[in-house]
Amino acid sequence: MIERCGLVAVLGAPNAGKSTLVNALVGQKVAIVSPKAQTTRTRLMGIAIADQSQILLVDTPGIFAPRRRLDRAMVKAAWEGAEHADRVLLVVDAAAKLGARVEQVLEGVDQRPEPKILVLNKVDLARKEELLGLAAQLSDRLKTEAVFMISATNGDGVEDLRRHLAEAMPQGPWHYPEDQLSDATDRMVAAELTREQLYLQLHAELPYSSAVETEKWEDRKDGSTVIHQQILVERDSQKAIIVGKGGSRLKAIGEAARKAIGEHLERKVHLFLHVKVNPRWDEDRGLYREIGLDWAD
Ligand SMILES: Nc1nc2c(ncn2[C@@H]2O[C@H](COP(=O)(O)OP(=O)(O)OP(=O)(O)O)[C@@H](O)[C@H]2O)c(=O)[nH]1
Ligand SMILES: [Mg+2]
Repeated sequence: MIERCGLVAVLGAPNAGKSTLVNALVGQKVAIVSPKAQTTRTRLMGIAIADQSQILLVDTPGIFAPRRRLDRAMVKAAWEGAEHADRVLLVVDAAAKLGARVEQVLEGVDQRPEPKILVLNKVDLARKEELLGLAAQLSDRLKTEAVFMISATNGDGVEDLRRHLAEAMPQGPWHYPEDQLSDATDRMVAAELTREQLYLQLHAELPYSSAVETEKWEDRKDGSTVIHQQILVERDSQKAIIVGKGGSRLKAIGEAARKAIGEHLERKVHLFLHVKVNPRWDEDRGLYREIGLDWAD
């Protein structure tokens, strides 16, 4: 059998289900997911294997009109994720109305030289009679190699897409060991899993105004790992909400994150969270480096 290996960029508007799809194709959770838009902040590679192909899936932040420096860096990271890709997967939420955001992504993707595959996701929520119309409308706008209708959460259509990608990958040796599922370090995954809890447990603008940084990491001889993470927020009032009455909210966030990190590392984890106020954390170059984002001017 001939080995194949290639790069697939997963692009789309925020909340389209890109990270959920990457996890489904990999067959394990490698990227964090939440019902809130703009969950993913940096590129992450999920590695899927099908037949003799290694499919390197680049999950990207959702594309939107950026305002803050962090937003600009996120959108830049998304477009850069498509460079040198063998295929671009454009993921569209089939259950939502086509709006300015999808339009913006369509225009950008249309200008790219890479072959494109249109993925209509969330078909479990969409009205069947509208799907074909939506597919036709989008195919009119964008020259695509193929169109897939899938549900990343219940798996419908995911296997067909995986096969298609496997066959589309160019011949060549695998780039990663076959048991490697992503290119993220444990430190990054741990910070992301805590950030996922901020997205799941906090409301309004709070998740967007926060970031998670690793302060200390110690693998102990007894097989456990001690992790100290700092949650950065912009204002004192936000810190008060995250900490909660008598520290209850922070405790719940820490417990859920510790459990998720322990499952990922397959080790006992002692997690310590500290909340720090820094009105300008999104102007801190060191933090961008830590979370894997290039500085955007
Ligand atoms: N019902 C349904 N929900 C889905 C499907 N795919 C994703 N979702 C949900 O949609 C929400 C957003 O999913 P994500 O995977 O975080 O979306 P994303 O495109 O990565 O979002 P950003 O990282 O913010 O750009 C989550 O609540 C998912 O559970 C699907 O096929 N069906
Ligand atoms: Mg995402």
